[in-house]
Formats: sequence, C-alpha cells, structure tokens
Amino acid sequence: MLVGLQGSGKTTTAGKLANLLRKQGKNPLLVACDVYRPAAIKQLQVVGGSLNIPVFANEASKDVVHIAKQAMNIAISKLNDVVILDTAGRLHIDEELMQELQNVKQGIRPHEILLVVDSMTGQDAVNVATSFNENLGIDGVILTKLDGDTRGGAALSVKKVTGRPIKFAGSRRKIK
Ligand SMILES: Nc1nc2c(ncn2[C@@H]2O[C@H](COP(=O)(O)OP(=O)(O)O)[C@@H](O)[C@H]2O)c(=O)[nH]1
Ligand SMILES: [Mg+2]
Repeated sequence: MLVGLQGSGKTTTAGKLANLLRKQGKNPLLVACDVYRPAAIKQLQVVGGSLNIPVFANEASKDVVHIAKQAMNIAISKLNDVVILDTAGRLHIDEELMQELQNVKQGIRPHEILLVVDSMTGQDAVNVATSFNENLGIDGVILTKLDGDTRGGAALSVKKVTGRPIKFAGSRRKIK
C-alpha cells in the first residue's frame, strides 16, 4: 500500500515497483485506489498499459475499502502474488484522508505500508512523515525525485523521525 501527499510520486512509483517486481519473477497487480481525481485512475491505467501489467479499477465505486477488497479477490483468482495499492493523496495532511487510509489498512491488512515522499519537500517532510507514521504506522519510505535540485537531506530526517528504513529511491520521471 503506497501512501503520501498528492504529487509525491505514488502512481509513478507504483509502476516502477511493479516493473521491478515482475523482473524478479513476480506477477503484480496494480490497484487504483485514488478515486477522487478522475484523471488518477486513467493515469494508473496508462502506467500499467505501458508496462503490460494489469490494473484493477472500479470506476463505479468511491468506496476504497470495497475496491481494495475486490482487488484482493481478483488477485487470488488471477494468481497475482503482489498487490500494489495506489492510494489518494492530498496537498496537505488531512484527517478525512487519514481515516480512509486507516480503513483500508483495517480492511485488507496490507503487508507493507510505504510512505512516498518527494525529496524536494525539504523539512516539511518531517511533519508529513511523522503524521503518516502516527496515523497509519508505516513500514518504510520511498524517496522520489532525487534527480531534482535537492540534497536529499529529507531522507535523513524522515528516517530519524519514523525509525523506518528508506526502502527505495526514485530518480527519474520515466517508469522504465
Ligand atoms: N523527476 C522526477 N519526477 C518524478 C519522479 N517520480 C515522480 N515524478 C513526477 O512527479 C509528478 C507526480 O507524480 P505522481 O506519480 O503522479 O504522484 P502522485 O500524485 O503521488 O500519484 C509526475 O509529474 C511524475 O512524473 C522522480 O523520481 N523524478
Ligand atoms: Mg497518483
């Protein structure tokens, strides 16, 4: 389950991760759980299409817990051994969003919740990481946009305040 602010790079990272996992012999399923921005589902479908990796979306529903559960059932029936949830973000920390993400966590018990952080966020990354960790309990961090004009100091701060490892770093816009 990928979480993070809007624009942090969740959808891009979902594609990169799916591609990496497939190279390692897995059979991933991407799931569109960002149901509020109409373009978001389409974006994930384009990402999946470009990689030839399946994407589960349910455009008829805004119930993200339901969608995530449906996706788990599809994954079982289609023998997908990794499910990657691309969730919604907001521009700022938002109680409603946190509640929704908590509900998804309760609903499907993901093996890992990874916080996607734009490395250009600077010191605000500390607040973001603290808040997501306190509300959800994250298992690791993925830093994105390390190709940008940044010194990556956020990485050190995020690791310190959450006590969680930086699992991946994204350093390009392109997915493959
Ligand atoms: N340069 C660069 N751009 C990135 C990287 N990861 C994501 N982006 C860009 O950041 C923007 C937001 O990414 P997106 O995946 O849509 O973020 P989301 O809102 O969290 O799903 C898009 O324009 C991406 O192309 C990265 O590692 N490097
Ligand atoms: Mg997105």
